[in-house]
Amino acid sequence: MSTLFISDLHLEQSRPQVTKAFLRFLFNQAAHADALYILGDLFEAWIGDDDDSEYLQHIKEALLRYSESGVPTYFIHGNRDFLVGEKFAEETGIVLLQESTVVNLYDEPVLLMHGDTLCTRDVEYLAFREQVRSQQWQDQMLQQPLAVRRQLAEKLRAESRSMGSMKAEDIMDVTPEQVVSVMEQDKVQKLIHGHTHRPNRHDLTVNNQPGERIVLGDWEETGWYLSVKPDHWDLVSFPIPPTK
Ligand code: OKV
Ligand code: MN
Repeated sequence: MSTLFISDLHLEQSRPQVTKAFLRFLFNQAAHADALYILGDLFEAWIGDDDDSEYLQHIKEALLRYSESGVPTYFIHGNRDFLVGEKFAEETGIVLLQESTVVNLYDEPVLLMHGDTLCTRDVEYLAFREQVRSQQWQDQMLQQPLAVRRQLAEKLRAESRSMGSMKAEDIMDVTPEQVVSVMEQDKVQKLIHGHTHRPNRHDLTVNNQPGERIVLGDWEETGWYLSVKPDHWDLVSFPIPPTK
């Protein structure tokens, strides 16, 4: 009896070791979970559900086999894969959730999100996000040929790399006051998110009570998942072996 949470795998063809680790995770550790929640940035870049690459086909088939094995599987968009759509959901059996979702976990309300919206000091990013999350921008983007989208994705990734290296560390982390604010708004004592690549468990006071924020880790040389059982929360890490 356990519910599992992952995020920030940044899957792409050029990362076969992480891809392999994910597929092994699905059919081993996660095989008999009560549910699996993927909290964004499963993919390094998603250019539209019509991307028919062999690599993505393979992952979608695995996800469908997994969800059809009977584990309810949920997805919240990240900043890299915000273009994941209903076609992907149908092809994989995954249920897409709202960007901020409260779930009932063994009788406790828990707030789930990717985590980028908690980084409110990165005003530039939030403006960018608002633009690319708009229906108008997305419709226009999805009308472009795949090759054009692929190029734009490359350009945006390069931009984000050069901008990221310029920004102070604290700008790229969550704003503590924003964390308390969203947890009070949604009346929860627990929040699970990813995005910052700073896996950790943080105690805090919220709603005048003890609360906790769990940050999931990105998958690189190490993989991460949160396992939630009725009375036991465990942030687990495991090594990802290099592919020779
Ligand atoms: C974060 C910022 C990029 C600022 C776009 C398909 C699409 C991926 C993407 C990849 C890169 C965003 C989404 C990022 C912040 C930038 C640029 C400027 C101001 C597509 C797949 F839609 F074009 F097809 N990208 N990312 N910027 O790294 O999160 O903050 S990003
Ligand atoms: Mn992210």
